[in-house]
Formats: sequence, C-alpha cells, structure tokens
Amino acid sequence: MAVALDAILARIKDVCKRNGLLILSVLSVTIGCLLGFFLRTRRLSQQEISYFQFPGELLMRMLKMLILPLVVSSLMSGLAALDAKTSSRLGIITVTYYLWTTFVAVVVGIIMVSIIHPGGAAQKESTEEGGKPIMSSADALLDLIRNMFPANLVEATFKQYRTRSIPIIKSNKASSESTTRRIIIYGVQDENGSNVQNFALDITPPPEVIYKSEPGASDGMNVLGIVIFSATMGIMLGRMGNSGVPLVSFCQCLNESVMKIVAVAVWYFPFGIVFLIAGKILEMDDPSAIGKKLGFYAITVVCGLVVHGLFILPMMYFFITKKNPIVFIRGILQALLIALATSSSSATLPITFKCLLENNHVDRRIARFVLPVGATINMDGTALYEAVAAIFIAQVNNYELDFGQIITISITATAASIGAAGIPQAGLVTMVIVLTSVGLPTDDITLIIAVDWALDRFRTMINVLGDALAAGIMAHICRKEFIKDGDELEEGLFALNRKVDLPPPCLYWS
Ligand code: 7O9
Repeated sequence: MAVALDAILARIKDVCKRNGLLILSVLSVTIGCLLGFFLRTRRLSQQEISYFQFPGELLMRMLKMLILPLVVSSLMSGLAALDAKTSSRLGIITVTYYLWTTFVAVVVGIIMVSIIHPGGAAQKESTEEGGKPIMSSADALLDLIRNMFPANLVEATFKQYRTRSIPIIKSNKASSESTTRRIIIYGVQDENGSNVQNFALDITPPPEVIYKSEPGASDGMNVLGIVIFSATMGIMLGRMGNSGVPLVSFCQCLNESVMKIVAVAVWYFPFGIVFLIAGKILEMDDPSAIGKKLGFYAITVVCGLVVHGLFILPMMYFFITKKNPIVFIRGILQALLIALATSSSSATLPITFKCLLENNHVDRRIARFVLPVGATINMDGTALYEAVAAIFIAQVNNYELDFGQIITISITATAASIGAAGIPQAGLVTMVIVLTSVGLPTDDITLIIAVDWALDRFRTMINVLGDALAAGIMAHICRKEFIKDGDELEEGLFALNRKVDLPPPCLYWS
C-alpha cells in the first residue's frame, strides 16, 4: 500500500516537474517579449543592453558547453551498440529521409514564394552597397571536404579550415606605363571650323587584382570532422566486440552524465530565456520600418515553415508510424521553445535529447545517432528559407526565372543546407552559392539581413522539429531489430556496472 502510494506520489511529482518546466518556459518567452518591447521605450545605451543580456548569454554558454561531450559520446556509444547490419541500414534510411524532407521543404518554399510573390511589395534600396562574395563556391566545396577530415582532432573542436582569398594588386610600373592610353579629343573649333583647342586625356587601366587562395582557419567547431570521426569510431568499436567494451562503457557514462547536467541546467533556462529574448528585441532596428519593406517576405518564409512543420512533417510521421504526431510534438515543445530562444539547433541538442528520451520514449541508441547527424546535415527550415530568399531577390530585381533555374535553386538550396555546418561563416556563404548558381546579384543579400535574425528563430524550430520527428520515425522503422537485440550492450553494461562492483567490463563480457 505504502509502496503504491509512493509510486503515485512520485508519478504526480514527475508530471508536475515536466509540465511545470514547460509552462515556465512558455511564460518566459512571453515575459521576454513583453519586457523587451517595454524596455525599448526606455532607450537603453549599448552598454546597458549588453549587461542586460548577460543572463541570456550564460544560458547560451551552458548549452554550448554540453555540445561537444554530448555529440562525441552519443555517436560513439550509439553506433557501437548497433550491429553492423542495423547501423548501415539505419544510416542509409536516415540520410535518405533527411535528403527527402529537405527537398520537400525547398519545394514548399518555392510554391509559397510563387503564390505570395513578396518581391513585388519590396523596393530595392539603391544606397545599400553589398560586400563582395566571401569566397567562391569551389573553395567552399573544397573546404567542406577538407573539414570532413580534420588534420588535428583537438584543433577541430574549436577551429574550421577556411580558404582565404587574398587580393594581390599587380602594380608593375613599367607595364602600367606601357598600357597607359592617351586619348586626344578634338574639341573646340573656331568659326572656320579648324581646331583651336584639343583635350588630351591619359587613361591608365585600373591595376589588375588577382586573388590568391591561402589556407586559413575560422573560429568555431569543425562539426563535420568531429561527427564523422565519432561515427567511424562508434562503428569500429561495435565491430571490435568485447575488446571495445571499455571505451563504449566510458562513452555511455559520459553521455549519461551530460544528460544529468542537462537535467539540472534546465531549471535555469526559464530565467535565461527571458533575458535572451528581451535582449534580442532591445537590439533590433526599428521593426515598423523593416516590416513595411520586408513584411511580405517574412510572412512568406513563416507560412512556408508553418506548412512544412505543422502539416507535411507530421503527416509523414503519421503515415510511417501510424501514431499521433500531436502527442509527439507535445513531448518536444520544450526543445522547440529553446530553439526559438537560442536560434541554434546545435545548442538545443541537449534538450532535444532529453525530450525524446523522457517524454517520447524513443530508443536511445536511435536518438544518439539520428539527432547529432540531424543537427549537422538536416536543416529543412534553412533550406526552405534559402530557396525563398533566392526567388525573392529575383522578384525584387524583376528577374524572370525559368524552370531550369528553379530546379537549380532547389538543388543548391538542399545541398547548401546539408553542407552548412561544414562551411565556415555558413549563413552568408551558402546564400551566395545559391544566388550565384542562377546568376542573381549577391549584393542583394544585404536587403534580407534586416529580418534574418527573426526568421532564424523560426527556421531553427523547424530544423529541430525535423530532427526529432526523424528520430521518432527511425525508432519505428528499426523497432524489430531492437526487439530482437534486446537492450543487451546498452542496458546490460549499465546494470552490471551499477549493481555489482566487478572488474572492468571487458574481463567478464564474453
Ligand atoms: C540552426 F552536431 C553538433 F551538435 F555538434 C553540431 C554543432 C554545430 C551541429 C551543427 C553545428 C553548426 O555549427 N551548425 C551550423 C548551422 C553552422 C552554420 C550554420 C548553421 C545553420 O543554422 C540554422 C540557420 O541559420 O538556418 C539555424 N540557426 O538550425 O541552428
């Protein structure tokens, strides 16, 4: 009786704890918005705003701190727990599904932007001068491949390879003299028609600028390198059988302990979210001016994201798993709110893990593989946004796109979103790649930057939603393999390690 009562009390406490946090988070988003707009009227100085943003900054730092240990330990332990056949099947299905949903997102974006036609409402600002493209598409692609194979793993945790284009001005004096042209203009004539005065104009052609590519580095984690290395390690550890067990066990412990940190840190989040959101609202330019110019464009992107995130992705989930997508989405609401507040799907990763494991009961071996890979290559919202932005820029310039160019945009937007995490300074570079693929002016990116920060939040939510639904779908597809396997290596090791004080697992795991 007492045991049953204890269990009920624990259950009630558990439910309160889970929903309590969610309610707190929803409240914080609302309070953050209200506080932000209220404080805008107070005209705070830049210094005051930056102090005000401090608690939000702490939230971001906490989340980012967890990414590296979480991703490495998840991939290594997750893949090691799968047998060779299951891991290759899971890998192929996951990547194919990611490609497909990203492509569908791009198509949704293209349909939306064609229907709403926001480019007609926005005028181009002639005063705006855009920067030069940061690098060529070829360099970006080569950097992406280089980043897949980091030369130094420690460096890869905080730096990415990035080709630098160094402009070199050829100012050879002799050659410039020889190329100077003297143009004589026979100008003023007297009444007899003969020339009185001629003008001479020396024209020197502008110095020739050539670009030289040099190896360089850019701040930020080389995600692609870390993910590929960890996944390969995981697969190899799985193949090593018993001799791989100590390292797998280590990774499982690391993973579990990171999740324990997450469980504690989440209680700080509602407080941090208020300042994160209010701080961002304080920072933004005059919203009404931007709204007038780019309102339709922002509405198009948001409509596309809503259609993709609330209809297409849940429908795919429903048709594949025959389960209710609303229940699933309710389970990951907390992660979606964090995505909205942080506008970073990698920083949201720890919370996505927590939600999927605790609320949606997704098999953790699946989540450990599907989520980090999804955070790296699956960005439906980003792909949709890039396609909409490219066509919007074409519309603003009255540039008619033919069918072939629309296909080109859909392919490059899909590819750019997949490669984004591997390309330094991704946001701008990937946009440049999409625009140059169809010959659109890259300077016009400056036009859409004003609303980018706001749209980033919404597309990050869709990115996170896409990853989480993918984990649910994969867990459904691979459920048979797991019933067969049982929870052998995964749970078995933990049970043994916790309950019995035995020598390291490799000595008795045979
Ligand atoms: C959005 F796997 C992880 F967790 F380790 C991981 C770490 C970092 C995965 C990815 C990254 C990462 O840096 N990703 C990245 C994403 C890099 C550059 C650009 C983007 C695109 O980001 C989205 C967007 O701007 O549309 C969005 N903000 O999902 O985070």
